[in-house]
Order: sequence, then C-alpha cells, then structure tokens
Amino acid sequence: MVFDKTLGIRALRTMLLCRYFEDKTEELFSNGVMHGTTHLSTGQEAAEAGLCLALDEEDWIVPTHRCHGVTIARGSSPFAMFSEMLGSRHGLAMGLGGSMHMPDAERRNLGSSAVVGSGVPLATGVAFALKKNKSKNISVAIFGDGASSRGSIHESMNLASIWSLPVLFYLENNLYGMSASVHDMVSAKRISDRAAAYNISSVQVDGNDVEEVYAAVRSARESISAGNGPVLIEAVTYRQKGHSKNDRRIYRSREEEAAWLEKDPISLFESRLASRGVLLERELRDIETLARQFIESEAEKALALKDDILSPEEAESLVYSPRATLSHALYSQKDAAGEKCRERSEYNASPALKDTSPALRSGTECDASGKCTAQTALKDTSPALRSRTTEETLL
Ligand SMILES: Cc1ncc(C[n+]2csc(CCOP(=O)(O)OP(=O)(O)O)c2C)c(N)n1
Ligand SMILES: [Mg+2]
Repeated sequence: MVFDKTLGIRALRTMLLCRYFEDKTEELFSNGVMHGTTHLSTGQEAAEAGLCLALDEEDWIVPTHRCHGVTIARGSSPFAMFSEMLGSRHGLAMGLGGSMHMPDAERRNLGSSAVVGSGVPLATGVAFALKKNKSKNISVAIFGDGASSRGSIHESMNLASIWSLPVLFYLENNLYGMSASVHDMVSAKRISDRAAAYNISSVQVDGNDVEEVYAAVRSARESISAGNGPVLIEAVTYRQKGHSKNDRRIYRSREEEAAWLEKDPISLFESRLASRGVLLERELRDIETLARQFIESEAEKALALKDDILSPEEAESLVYSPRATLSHALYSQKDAAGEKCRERSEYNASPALKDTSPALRSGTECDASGKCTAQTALKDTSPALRSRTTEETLL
C-alpha cells in the first residue's frame, strides 16, 4: 500500500514520537530520575503506528508490558505517560502503575499488565461485549512471541473463533522473549500458522514496514467488523534494545543487531518518502525536529510536576482491594454475627470500602442462601463504585 502525503506525514510523525519517547525514557532511567523498570520498543515503531493508524477511534486495544509505543500511537499524551513513570498524579494511572500500566479509557486503551499474555483473554472478553451490544467496533489483543505459547491465548483464540468474536489477535513478533529466541521456543515455522488450528485466518507481515502493517490491519478490521470473526496478524519486527534495562544482550550477536538496524523502520520509511518525492530531505528534518522538541517539552513539563504525588489516603481510595486489616475486620464481624458467607471473594473488589455504604457496615451482606450481597448494596450507595460500574457497562 502507498500512503498519500497526509497519511505519510502522520505515520512518520507517529513513529518519531514513539522513538523519541523511548530515547527520553532511556535517558531519564539512566540518569536515575526514573525508577522501577521499563521495556523499550525502539525498532518496533512501524508495527505500533501501522496498527493504531488503521484502527477506528472507538476500537479497543489491550497492549502488552512493552506498551509505550502503542500508547503514543493511539494518541495518549506523552506528558501523562512520563508523569506515570515519574509517579506523579498527572500520570495515566495517577502514578500508581508505572511503565507497564498506562490505561487511557478516552482512547479506548484498557492498559496492560506485567503478567505476560494476560491481556488477551481480556481483549477477547471486550470483543464478546462488543458483539453482544451489536457494535461494529473491534477489540485488539496485542501479545508477543514469548506470550504466544501461553494457554490463555489459545483458549481465547478457540472461544473467539467458536463465537465469531470481533477480535484482532495482533502478534508483535520481535524475535525474543527476554533472552529466548523465538526459534528455540516455538515449534511452528511461523507463529501465525497456529491460528489455522482454531479456524482463524492469519497473515504474517513485515512489521518494519508501516504501509504493509497498515494495509493488513485495515483489511483485517474490515472483515472482523463485518462479522466474519477473528483474524490473527503476525508483525515480524525486532527490538533494538535489551528486554528491559540492565540487559547486556549476551544471547545475540552484534552482527544480527547491525543487520536489523539496516532495516530500521523509520529510516526505511523516510527513504521511501524521499525517493517517491513525497517529502524533501529538509522537510523530513523539520518533522524530526518538531517531534523531538514536542517530546522534550512534554518531559520537561512532567519533570516540573514530578513531586506532585497522591497522598496515601488518595492512593488507597483508588485501589480495588481494601487493606488486609480492614477486610479481616469485616470477616470477623460476619463470623461473630454467626453468618456464613460462601462467596467471600466478593468482599475484595470494592474501592468504596471506606465509603458510605451503610449496608456494608451494618453486616447485612449475606442473603438467606449465604450469597454475598455487599456489592449490590454498594452499587446503590457508593458514587465511586457506581461510576466504575458505568464504565464497565460501556464495554
Ligand atoms: C506469566 C508470565 N510469565 C513470565 C513472565 C516474565 N516475563 C516478562 S516479559 C517476558 C517475555 C515476554 O516476551 P514476549 O511475549 O515476546 O514480549 P516482548 O518482551 O518481546 O515484547 C517474560 C517471560 C511474566 N511477566 N509473566
Ligand atoms: Mg518478544
């Protein structure tokens, strides 16, 4: 597929923002300004931009732990992403999540988890909801080559196929899962071949070619949205940096890395735009400069506000699980009242535990059959839980 000038500039700018965001993140980690860990997707920009540009604004995505690029490409604010990693209240998860947790509901991004492959069943569930609500939108389950052997992904593909769910299984095959080469870890010649076992159509694309990725996603999206069931796209790419920080990459050769640098997705696309006469060298440099300046200024804003963190009380009011002592106290009250609650796990889910629910306090959580009704009661009385429920209903 050949992009027109508008889409070409958009794609280039998106990829540059992803690249410069990762460069800045690496710098801030190396300087000890950011803490924790981070997984850079430098080199995978075409796979990320090609995917996101081809989606509808109302489609849902569930990224992986290596989520920065896809989050940028989906249109999230780099300021909010830097803030997330710096731990401030201005972050996408108010600083509670960090590098691997960047949900952005406005952009239909459900966020990722550190548990490899865990987003795939979630995205499949989203697809189920979309189908139930007769939506034309799709859900995208993003996962890596390492994750591709996890059982939950195969269960998801099987169900999605049986129920003909509107889900795009998007495999970012960057050739490694930590230090393990895909060639040593996956028995199939191509990972995407596995889709056939679930009666799912699949295609393998050059994940460093933004136009090829975009075309494949557009066509898959069209088919999925028309009700033809799931599709799997395998975008073959390369992570140019280590798995996470502190990875000296002793499991692969410098020659291999150099060969893939030759196929850098941004350089390739810039040469293509120049050789087609779409953009002059000078225009390419201007786009680069503007993208870099934007990322720099977003980082500066985030750094200036990095100490603006949530108070412990605010942070606690945002987590699902109550403090152990609090939930233990509730169990004790219940036992003291001689009531048996068979579904105790239902006590764990409430951010509103410190909230206003008289029902929860009065110990009337079990109905005659022993079923816990606390959640229902909370839904009626707690604004916090009510709004969360509305969000869930939207799914
Ligand atoms: C269930 C689970 N198993 C193992 C890990 C440790 N782990 C973190 S990242 C990773 C590699 C994932 O590889 P891949 O799916 O290819 O994604 P990539 O890191 O290459 O983007 C592993 C094994 C984990 N976080 N969760
Ligand atoms: Mg991988």
